[in-house]
Amino acid sequence: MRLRITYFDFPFWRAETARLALHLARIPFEDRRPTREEFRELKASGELPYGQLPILEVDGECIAQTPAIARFCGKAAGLYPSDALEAARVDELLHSVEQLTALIAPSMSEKDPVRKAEMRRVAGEERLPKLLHMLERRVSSFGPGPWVVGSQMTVADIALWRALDWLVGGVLDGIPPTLLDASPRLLAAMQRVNEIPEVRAWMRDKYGARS
Ligand SMILES: N[C@@H](CCC(=O)N[C@@H](CS)C(=O)NCC(=O)O)C(=O)O
Repeated sequence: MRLRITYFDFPFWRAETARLALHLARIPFEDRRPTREEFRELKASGELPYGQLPILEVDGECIAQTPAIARFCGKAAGLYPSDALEAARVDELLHSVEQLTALIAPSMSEKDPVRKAEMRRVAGEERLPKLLHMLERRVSSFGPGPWVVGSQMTVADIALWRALDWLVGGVLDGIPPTLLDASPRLLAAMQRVNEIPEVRAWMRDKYGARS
């Protein structure tokens, strides 16, 4: 099976979940990371089913939409449960990460600095704390951990880890780095992924992250 993942050169959850799942399982794939200019060309070529990234190509067949890509790579890598209930919980969390992303995404393209700051304030002070509170309760109800679903790591752990790290990692102006302080279960889940030596090596080699 020939696999190629196309996404920008940063560790956002949309592609990193799939990239890392394949990497951890030692499944070879082409890791295509277009520049903005190359992305515009790709978009103009009609190669992207929804005009966006990431895409995954499997023997030349294109798969789009982040959760579908994460599921496909998770299944290939043994990081997606075979139990139907656990699988549904993984799906639920992937969609929750999508919901979390959607609370920030509109402010990323806002050009007016005053409007942008207000959007971030509403997200940081009202919407995100509410969603994170629900996520914390939900994940706690799934079990004691450390993995978010079941007794093994899944793509939901990788997706949450990348999305939450993005959220509180200091790259989003106006979003308080203390946002996760009331979410010990989510913090523990992030830490568990961070502790995996192959994950640390990947972050160091690809992005120069300190390990
Ligand atoms: N629904 C899509 C959303 C993908 C998306 O928002 N991709 C962004 C990058 S994170 C993108 O391609 N933005 C460029 C554009 O829309 O022109 C998915 O689940 O993958």
